[in-house]
Amino acid sequence: MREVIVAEEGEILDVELSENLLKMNEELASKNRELLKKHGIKSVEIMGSIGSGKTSLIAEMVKRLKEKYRIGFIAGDLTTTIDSDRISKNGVDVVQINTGKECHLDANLVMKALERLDLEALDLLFIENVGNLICPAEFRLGSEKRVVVVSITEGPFMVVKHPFIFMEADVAVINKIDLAEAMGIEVSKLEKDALTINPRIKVVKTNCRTGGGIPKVIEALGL
Ligand SMILES: Nc1nc2c(ncn2[C@@H]2O[C@H](COP(=O)(O)OP(=O)(O)OP(=O)(O)O)[C@@H](O)[C@H]2O)c(=O)[nH]1
Ligand SMILES: [Mg+2]
Repeated sequence: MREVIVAEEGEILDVELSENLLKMNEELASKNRELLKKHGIKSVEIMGSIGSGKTSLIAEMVKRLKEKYRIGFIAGDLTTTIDSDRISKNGVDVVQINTGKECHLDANLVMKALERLDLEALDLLFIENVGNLICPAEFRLGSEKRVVVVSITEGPFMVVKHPFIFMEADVAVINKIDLAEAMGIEVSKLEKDALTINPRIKVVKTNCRTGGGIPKVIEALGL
């Protein structure tokens, strides 16, 4: 026997709370968007699963873009400063947000982080969300562009199992392609899955350890 229960609207206990929260979040995200626009700052949010390569991707982009732009970085993480320490070594202005138990950033937290940055001194802002392919999708932060990173080591179904985050993103990065053979994964299948979910998404395959594919990510983001 095999049954499937699909949760209907109103059946999930926290649905009303979540609707109000999302509405409030949208309003704050609009304010963040306006503030960044007012200062002429390009902004990119990096979402993706835990360990997929979000910080490595940002580090590689910073390496290539730091002569062109004055770069800021907001790092979301539950408890550590590992990622912000890594990126701050490159002369990037960094604010760490530790969310504690929360599995995603929200627009209010990002607004607080923006207050700590000298926006007059920035041209480009990267925001790394907490590692998660579910919650970050619906909590927009106010960035201009959104990237979702999945890696080969997460298996063949990472894209099809998380359609909403791919619907929300402008660019999908399929990372750790150097491990495709060892994992027995068909990279083109992941690419096809992303394009089926969102025909407008730009898909780029990368190896963030060697920098392979990074110029294409930069191009896809119009940077
Ligand atoms: N083989 C291989 N390893 C990679 C690649 N990109 C990143 N890694 C490794 O994967 C591990 C996790 O990379 P991070 O960049 O920290 O990933 P993350 O998504 O920021 O991780 P969290 O912030 O902890 O969720 C590190 O050991 C990286 O060196 C890649 O393209 N190939
Ligand atoms: Mg990271």
